[in-house]
Amino acid sequence: MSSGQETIPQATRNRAAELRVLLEHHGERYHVLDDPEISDAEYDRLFRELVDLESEFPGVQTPDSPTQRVGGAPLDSFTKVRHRTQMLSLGNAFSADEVEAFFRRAERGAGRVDAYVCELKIDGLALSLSYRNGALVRAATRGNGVEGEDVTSNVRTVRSVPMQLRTVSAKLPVEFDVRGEVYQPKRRFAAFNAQLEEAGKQTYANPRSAAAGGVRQLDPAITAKRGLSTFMYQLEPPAGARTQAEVLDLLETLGFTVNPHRHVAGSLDEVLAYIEHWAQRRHDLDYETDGVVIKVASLALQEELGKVSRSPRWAIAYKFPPEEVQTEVLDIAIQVGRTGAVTPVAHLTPVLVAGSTVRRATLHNEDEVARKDVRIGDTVLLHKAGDVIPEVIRPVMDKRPAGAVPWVMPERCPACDSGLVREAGEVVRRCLNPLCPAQRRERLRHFASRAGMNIEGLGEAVIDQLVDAGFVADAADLYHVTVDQLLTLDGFAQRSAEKLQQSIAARTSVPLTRLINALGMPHVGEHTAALLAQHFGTIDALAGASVEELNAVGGVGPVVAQNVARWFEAGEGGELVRRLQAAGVSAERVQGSRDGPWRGQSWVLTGTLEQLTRPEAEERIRGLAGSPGSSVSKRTHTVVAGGSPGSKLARAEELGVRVIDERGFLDELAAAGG
Ligand code: 3BA
Repeated sequence: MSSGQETIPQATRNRAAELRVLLEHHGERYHVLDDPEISDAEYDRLFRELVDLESEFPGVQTPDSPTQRVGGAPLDSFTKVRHRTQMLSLGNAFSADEVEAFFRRAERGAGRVDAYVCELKIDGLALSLSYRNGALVRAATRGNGVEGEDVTSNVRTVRSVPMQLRTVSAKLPVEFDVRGEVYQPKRRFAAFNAQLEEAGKQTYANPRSAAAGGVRQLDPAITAKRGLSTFMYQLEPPAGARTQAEVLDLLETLGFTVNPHRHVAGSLDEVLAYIEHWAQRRHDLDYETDGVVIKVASLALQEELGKVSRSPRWAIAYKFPPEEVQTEVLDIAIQVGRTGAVTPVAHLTPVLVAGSTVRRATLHNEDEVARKDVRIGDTVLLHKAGDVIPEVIRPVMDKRPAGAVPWVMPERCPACDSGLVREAGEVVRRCLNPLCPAQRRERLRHFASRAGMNIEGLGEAVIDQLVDAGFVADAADLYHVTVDQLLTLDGFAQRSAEKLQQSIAARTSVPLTRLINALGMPHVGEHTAALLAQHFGTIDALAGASVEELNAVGGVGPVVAQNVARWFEAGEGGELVRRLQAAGVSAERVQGSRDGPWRGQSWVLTGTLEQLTRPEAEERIRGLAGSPGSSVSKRTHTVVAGGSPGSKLARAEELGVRVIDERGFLDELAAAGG
């Protein structure tokens, strides 16, 4: 990484300075004052953002940066672990000629090679899982191939990773490693990025970095929410398997997820045909694949071929050409989200990329537009981030029309003309007018959506029609829409109108979590909605909660608490809930409600649990009305210390907080009826 001369954007300098101040402040709240204002996870996020900025722009690093402090817990909390055997890296081929050259080298070294195994190259993060006596004992990232980071507690939350193997082959040694990729499915990636964008946060560039971010979390509960999955392809030692195809079969038998697409090929032409097949079809998969890995099938021949430096001579990765196209920016419009976040969006001459036609691409925020210097009239290079999200890479300077001017963010909301405000620490500007028609429309869409009330047949187009016709202004109005009104809209006949009215009426009684999420309070997504529902049990209890009470809910920080309280107080929120209730909407009380033996108790988990995953343990605590906490303070009821507990244990001992081990925890859960 070069240093010194790089040009550092002013926005980056400002953000780094801001992060240093924030981390200093929150570090002191935690360590010195024992009164944290933000969760460990939030602290971790800020810390990592600074680490990332400093590694990209070494010039912004200062000697007093919180990242330079020894013992500044977060980064150290991933212990380094040595892999039992080195994790190699793959050589690349970018053309048929290079694949052919690989074939020639392999056959020169091994004599005749009669079979090659082709696998899809998953664009994920390489992972090594260690098992002892059939139980997962460790998970590590690849790191530099010799040493990786211990991410065991996080990987335990990934559902496709077996904790305990169903079958154990007689030929398996007591200890062995299974290697493969952990990835975030494309759909999850798209939804997750949309959520980050709405919250005014930095988005991930691709599912690979989202998976890496998900695995390298201090709080396994966060990893659990990322919906990560795995495909495994290597067994070390191979336990009697004679070919790579047998390895894949054995892994499957043992209970690992193995990619269903593979092909045993006997010739170069067959391999090239397989590559061509997936080059056409790869966009239909729900995970990103950036090539095909070709491996000499026979493990004996692999052994014979060996490696050069860190790459096996028996395998190569063919990389698909990046899909970049050129198109023109017809306009840069701004779009208003349900919480008022304003996003510049490029309207493009329609163009085919990565399997579908693209007409628009988000430009994220004003800093991004300025950084890329995208202008109306520009021809731009376009690709799909993570194979799903259309993204402008950069303008093609040679094609910039004379007279194109830098784009500036409007000062006022295009829908309601109120001033747009950018709050400290956010990259987005927001329209703060709760009556803004664009926000209303987005809130309605969110309310009716799958993640919200899930009203069948009430898609965006119908909502637009209802709003335009003046029949509906907010969610409560939906329940008063008549068949006669629907009949006046385009595309409705008696039957379809009746059907829609019925499907709206059918969604009056829903689980509380769903209702809270559907209301669309700022900063409240599905996860926070679940925490609030568990804690308060009814919408009225939630509506009546003070900022302090909200803040006391495990997993809810001060920013969320304030936003929720403010939402109910502001006429709009409280009034909407009353009108929904009057229209017959009610929430099913959440089971394991706020009354239970552990009510008011904060339980903090640290280290690795053997019998339960972290989310399971938290669920059990909530089931008894306790609240799982993320940091230890004098108010913590009990700390549960699992294997290799971290600084939280030391903290508990310092403060004299009660500590029990996993066995004790299970006993107390059972005794309390959880
Ligand atoms: N096969 C990645 N390495 C892979 C075992 C070898 C290998 C990969 C692969 C070295 C994929 C390098 C990191 C590594 C385990 C070392 C695959 C994929 N095979 N299908 C030949 O799908 N991305 N990556 N992983 N050891």
